Amino acid sequence: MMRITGCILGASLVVLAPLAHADMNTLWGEQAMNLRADEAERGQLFRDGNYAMFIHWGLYSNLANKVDGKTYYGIGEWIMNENMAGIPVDRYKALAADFNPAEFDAMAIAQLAKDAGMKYIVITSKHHDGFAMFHSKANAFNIVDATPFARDPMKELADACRQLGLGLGFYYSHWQDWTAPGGGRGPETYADGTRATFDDYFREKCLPQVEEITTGYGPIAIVWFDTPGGIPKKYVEQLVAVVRKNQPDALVSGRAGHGLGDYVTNGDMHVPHQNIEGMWESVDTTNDSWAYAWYDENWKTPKEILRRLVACVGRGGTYMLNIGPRGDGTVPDRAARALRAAGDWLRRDPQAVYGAGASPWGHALPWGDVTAQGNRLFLTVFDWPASGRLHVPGLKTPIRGARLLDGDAATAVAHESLQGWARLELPARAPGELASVIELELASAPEVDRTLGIDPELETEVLVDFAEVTGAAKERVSWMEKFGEWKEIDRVHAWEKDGAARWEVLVFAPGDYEVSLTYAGTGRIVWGVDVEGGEHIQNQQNASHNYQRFPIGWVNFPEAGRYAVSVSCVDGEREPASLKSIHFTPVAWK
Ligand code: H79
Repeated sequence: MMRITGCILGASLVVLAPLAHADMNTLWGEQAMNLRADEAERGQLFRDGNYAMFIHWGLYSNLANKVDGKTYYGIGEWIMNENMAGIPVDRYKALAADFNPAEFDAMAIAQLAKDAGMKYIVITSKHHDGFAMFHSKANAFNIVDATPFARDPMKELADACRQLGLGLGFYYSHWQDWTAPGGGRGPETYADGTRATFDDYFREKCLPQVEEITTGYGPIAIVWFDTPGGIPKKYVEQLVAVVRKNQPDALVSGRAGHGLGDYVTNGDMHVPHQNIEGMWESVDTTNDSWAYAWYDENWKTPKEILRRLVACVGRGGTYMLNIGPRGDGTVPDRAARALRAAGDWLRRDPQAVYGAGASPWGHALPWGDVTAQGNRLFLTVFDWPASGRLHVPGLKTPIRGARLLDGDAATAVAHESLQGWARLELPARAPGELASVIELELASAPEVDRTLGIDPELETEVLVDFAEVTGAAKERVSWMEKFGEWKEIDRVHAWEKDGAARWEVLVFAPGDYEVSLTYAGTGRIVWGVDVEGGEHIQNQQNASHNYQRFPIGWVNFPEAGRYAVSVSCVDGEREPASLKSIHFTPVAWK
């Protein structure tokens, strides 16, 4: 944590030095691994509803990342922070007088979630800024008592969700409170100058407000605590006890801290690459910021939304995707349209997502991803092969039937087993523009060889996440592209002379493949690529401080089958040379 703070204060850096994953756990908190078996019915929410809407909406939304005419780039709910606009507490609190989200329409937002195919909504009832978006009797800095709006939008949303059959959860920042005396990163004294402790904040504001949100809004599905920071365990125990008492069916997010939550939340904005056991979610946002930022038009397309959703379900988890309504309560049209388009797709082929579980491959495949329900596999194809032939590596269980789904219509698909791969004969054109689903009915429970397959037609990216590494260091790192916008990858760096990252791969089509590497580093680097028992190629390329892809050369796989491929850092600046992945693209000749 110190390292990262230092980076931010050091300069107006856009890209920050990567943080080791262990340091990130300090930020997100130590998490619970599993829901206790005797309380497993609470887990039903995740099994049935693996797609949810997250909403960041608060006083900060009214600023939209512009203060005194100056725009700040980063996550909007952090606008108060000294690394953003640095707004003093009194000035921030006074902003409530201008907050009048008269256009807020709870039913329209709930209907958007419903149209998007989402099953529940989690909304910020209080973020780190301390402003309560509900009517709090415990603290007057809230939307009913401190603004001209004077309505309780959480009440309105609770009613709308109930009407539409959606679950509702409340985000509540329990440790941080930047405006309440004694809150985490908040003022250290009361207005009269007397010292405030965390215990004061907890008793006067946090605990009573959690009592309020768990009693005033009917049955709720989740209390989503965030960033436990330095909160002592005894406080989290009290909060969890309040949730259990008032809402016995509600889940508590893992970021409550001290392993007291019910499930794990991955690092912000991260979709994992490998299957994860147990109950977990990924939280993500439709653009770059969580809260509304006037400039942020970097929307995820409907296809990207579906890719990330299916990847989360395929890895065994749940996907919660955020929108940031404006200060007037309206939702940016592009976010709404992208969510609805993804929802229309889900209504056409819902089997691939709802009630579906993890891919037996444990990772994505070059053309898309797989989800499973019993003996049925759902192949969601995002990159349709132009040849009309889809190659599925390492499927050992015989296929009983294959169907291309298209809403109510389903067409039988011819299939054969070749060299341990399944090959499906598809129409040349995909029925869905965003993605198409093929259902495979297997003769028994799916059994697959998880070895990474190199597609004979599409590009295959093989990540170091799956590599065996010797004589170099593999670690998970996180960094921010801009303030609060996290990226997380596995990388291999600190290469010794004989260090290598090694993968086993399955090759279907013999021949030449273009090989490129995605890496970061400094200066010039000489990379070597070896096919065990076969070719060695090496080449020098430049490096960039962020991860970029550079071509290395061609390699040949003389016949179909299993190969070991390794990458080494032959020469140049080996310490910072940081490898993310190797790509194989078959060379087409006709
Ligand atoms: O609500 C969204 C974020 O505001 C919240 N989680 C999601 C769902 C979140 N709060 N904190 N963090 C995520 C971790 C961020 C830590 C940092 Fe910092 C903020 C790193 C840099 C800026 C704090 C301030 C640590 C260093 C400087």
